[in-house]
Amino acid sequence: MTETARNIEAIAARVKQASHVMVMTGSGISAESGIPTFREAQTGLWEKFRPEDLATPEAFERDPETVWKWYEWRRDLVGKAAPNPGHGALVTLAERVPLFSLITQNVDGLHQRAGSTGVVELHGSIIRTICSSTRRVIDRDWLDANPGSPPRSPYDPHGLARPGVVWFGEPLPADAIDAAALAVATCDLFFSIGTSGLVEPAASFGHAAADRGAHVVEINPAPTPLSPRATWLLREPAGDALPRIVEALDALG
Ligand code: BV8
Repeated sequence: MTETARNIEAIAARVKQASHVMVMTGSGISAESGIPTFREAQTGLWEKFRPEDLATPEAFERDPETVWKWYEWRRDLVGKAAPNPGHGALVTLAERVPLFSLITQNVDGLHQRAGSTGVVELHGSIIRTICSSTRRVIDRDWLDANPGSPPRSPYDPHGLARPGVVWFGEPLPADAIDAAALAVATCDLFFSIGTSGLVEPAASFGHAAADRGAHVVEINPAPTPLSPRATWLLREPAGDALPRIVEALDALG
């Protein structure tokens, strides 16, 4: 039996005993849906930009058109993408444990489209558009009727439409932070899936769970700063590893 197969069996046995499983995902879980990960080289028009340099209020202030067009390009990619078996396996896993918390850094909405409920979106949603000054949600038919790059806001003559995401230097939604903190404080099994573990405060959640004695599972083809804290490391794509964990769990009866 390979080391990966042994790890998958051990993880499934631990899931079976778990009382609260917390899963934190990053853009890697959407890679197999065809969405480039956040730090992967941007393609085409965008390859000369670093995502971190575009995903900021300063960038939007300085050049709203470029930032708006980048998000329109990403929103188009997301619209054409479909959830992959990794997203689907998490929907099944949630049904197999007493308490399941899914916290995502992703803004693509693929967990919800796969059927996950109660998803905590730490960094907001690219599907949502808000007013840059009032932060109120702008619905799609206003945007369709008032095209622009970006469109102006219906709520404030000085406001612009902007993506409903959390930019670098912006605070995370308080309800998302509270939900994540509660899950970190009470989970006995923590999965870190498809994240490079570089962006705070999300990057600290796995360490805090491990500090409390929770077992940590990292599913990522590459090492991350959390790797030394992991009880089990699966250097596999999430779309392969997660369905195999669910299969092993079902085999345990
Ligand atoms: C905050 C939305 C405080 C936008 C994102 C100075 C000033 C203020 C704050 C800071 C500062 N210096 C540092 C900070 C903190 C800062 C931060 O962490 N910076 C980093 C760069 C050092 N954080 C913030 O600013 C946060 N806010 O701290 O507020 C505050 C409080 C009060 C008042 C004011 C401020 C806000 C952070 C949120 C930023 N927004 N997204 C958008 O998407 O456009 S973050 C962005 O990174 C995405 O959400 C992404 O999900 C996230 C994390 O990246 P990853 O998901 O990990 O993606 P990455 O590409 O890095 O890695 C992918 C991984 O997948 C890889 O490891 C790869 O190996 C793996 N993989 C690939 N394929 C697969 C796979 N794994 C499994 N299966 C596969 N098939």
